[in-house]
Amino acid sequence: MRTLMMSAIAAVVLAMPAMAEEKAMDHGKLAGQKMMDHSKMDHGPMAKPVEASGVGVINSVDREKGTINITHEPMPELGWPTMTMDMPVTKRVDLGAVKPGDQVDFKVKLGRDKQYRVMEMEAVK
Ligand SMILES: [Cu+2]
Repeated sequence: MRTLMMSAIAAVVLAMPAMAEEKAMDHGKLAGQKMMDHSKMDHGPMAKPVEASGVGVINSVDREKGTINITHEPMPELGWPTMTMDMPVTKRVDLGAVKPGDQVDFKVKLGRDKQYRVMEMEAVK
């Protein structure tokens, strides 16, 4: 009798972490889908645009070179997945206003050299 109860309790305890994990995963999927839908709503599946906007987290700032390293969320307009990349910024962007760890909204623009540069960037409050 005692052994039976112990194993019943063990089964419940073992099942609980699995359930919690499943819930967390579902939540993440839902949030991701919502973002994708939002992007599709704003922009049609056209050729790569000259300008695009995104959100990301700053990893590092190089004020001398005028570049940032950013991990950005997918940018469907450009066909870019989530990635970590170095990106040059234009002179309009004040690199003194952001620091590593900041979450930012940013806008990129395609230059004549076919490279995207950050033309606007603002820390999300
Ligand atoms: Cu990128």
